[in-house]
Amino acid sequence: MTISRGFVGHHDPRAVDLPPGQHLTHGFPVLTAGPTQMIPTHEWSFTLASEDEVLRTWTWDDRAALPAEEISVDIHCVTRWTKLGTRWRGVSVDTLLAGVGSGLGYATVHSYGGYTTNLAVEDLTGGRAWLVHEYEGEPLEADHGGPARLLVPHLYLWKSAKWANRITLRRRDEPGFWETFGYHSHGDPWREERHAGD
Ligand SMILES: Nc1nc2c(c(=O)[nH]1)N[C@H]1C(S)=C(S)[C@@H](COP(=O)(O)O)O[C@H]1N2
Ligand SMILES: [Mo]
Repeated sequence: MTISRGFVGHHDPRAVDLPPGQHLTHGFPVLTAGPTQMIPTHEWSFTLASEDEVLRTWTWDDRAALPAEEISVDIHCVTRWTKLGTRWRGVSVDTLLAGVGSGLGYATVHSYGGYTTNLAVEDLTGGRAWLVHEYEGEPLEADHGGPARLLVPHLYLWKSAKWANRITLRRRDEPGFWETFGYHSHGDPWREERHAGD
C-alpha cells in the first residue's frame, strides 16, 4: 500500500507553521555585533533598576538560588532563520520582578559589552521571558550569551540579549542598539515587525 505524502503532512518539514518570511535552520548560528563576552560566574551580577535607583542585584549564587524552569520554544531571528524546539533552563523574569510594583511600562535590557534592547514590561512578564543559563542541558556557551542571557522567544531574537546584566525599568520606550538602527521597537515575528514602520 502506498501512502501519499499529502496524508503525512505533520511529518513534512514544509508543513511546519513558520512565521512569515522565515525558513528552518537545524544549526545554531551565532550572531553578535562585536566581540563575544567572557564573563566568569564569580564576576557576574545582574541588576534590576529604575532610572533613579537600583532595586535589586543578584550574584551568580543568588541567581542559582531562584526557582528555575525548563523552557522548550521555537526561536526566530530577523535574518530569517527559525529553529524549532530549542530547550533552555532559566529564571522567569516574573520571578526577578516579583514584588516590584513600579508601574513602569518599559524596559531596557543591558548586556556586558554594551548591547542594549528595549521591550515593554508586558513582553517580559506573564511567563514569556527568562534569564537562561542552560541550553540543551548544558551550561550556556559564551558564544550564545553564557553564562546567562535573556530569552524572549515570542519576539525576534535580537530582543534576547546575550550576556544580560541589567534591566532598567522606564516610563517611556527608549530604542536599544538595533532599534536605533531602524529595527522595530516591538519585533513580533508573526506580524513581521522587522523594521520601524512594518
Ligand atoms: N549582547 C548581545 N546580545 C545579542 C546580540 C548581540 O550582538 N549582543 N545579537 C542579537 C541578535 S541580532 C540575535 S539574532 C541573537 C543571536 O543569538 P545567538 O548568537 O545565540 O544565535 O542574539 C541577540 N542578542
Ligand atoms: Mo539577529
